[in-house]
Amino acid sequence: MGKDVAERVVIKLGGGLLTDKSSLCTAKYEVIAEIAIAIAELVRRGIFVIIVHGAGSFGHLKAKSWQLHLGRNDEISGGMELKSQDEAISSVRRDMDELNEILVAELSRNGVASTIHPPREWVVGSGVGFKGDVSRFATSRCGQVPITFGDVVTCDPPVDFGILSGDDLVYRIGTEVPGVSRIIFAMGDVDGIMSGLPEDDTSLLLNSWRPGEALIGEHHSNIDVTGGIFLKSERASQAAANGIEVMMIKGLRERIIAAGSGEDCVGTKIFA
Ligand code: IP8
Repeated sequence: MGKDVAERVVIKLGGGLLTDKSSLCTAKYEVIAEIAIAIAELVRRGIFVIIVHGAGSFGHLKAKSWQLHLGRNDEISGGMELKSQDEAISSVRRDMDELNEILVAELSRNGVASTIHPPREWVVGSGVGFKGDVSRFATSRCGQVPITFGDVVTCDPPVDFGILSGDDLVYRIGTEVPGVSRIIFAMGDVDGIMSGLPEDDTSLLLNSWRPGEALIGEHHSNIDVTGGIFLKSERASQAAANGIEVMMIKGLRERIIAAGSGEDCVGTKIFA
């Protein structure tokens, strides 16, 4: 893409980056402040940024307790001071709005205006084949950053509702919005895809990854209702198959700026 042509970049801010995943509705304010500075710098460089964020502890814990990812089941009683799945849906949506507002406020403090597109308003169905028109993300003003996030969405009966992951949104936006040249998955705590478990000192960062190569990761299925690193990697390589440059990085300010600008950056480049 020529230097004078605006570049569109989709940045996925992982729930584990923005929140403390083990503690209900706990945002990492200092991290979000750093991310907002990075996004502001990308906008200043003339890059059209689209943000998709995950849920972390603002989504997965209640959704898991009330089995919202499995759809309507009147037998479920998930506690957490809620009486029904319908109450849990409203509660998770409110929590997601709260996390979104923290990010939006921080962006605004850094001079970045955003438009918010909660999937509950424009999506039907969960998974990568959801029904919904992503053309709303094809903004024509660089300073206006569209934001969406993982959410509880309506599904066709008898399921009625489900959880749409931000990783599925990233794939659809990345491949269907014209002009997206890069997708960046910014994660907490890891530099990218590692050769072993992140907490293992002998694990090394893999500079590249393609499907079929070993993928060692933990899926905290006791916490997460979506697919964790496995879903992320699958969607990432599917996007790469569409000719999009895809990187997984640790969500530090300088790395988001570098990767978002297409410069060399510590992380894992994903191939198809
Ligand atoms: O964290 C999950 O989105 P993700 C959304 O992007 C909810 O997979 C509400 C749990």
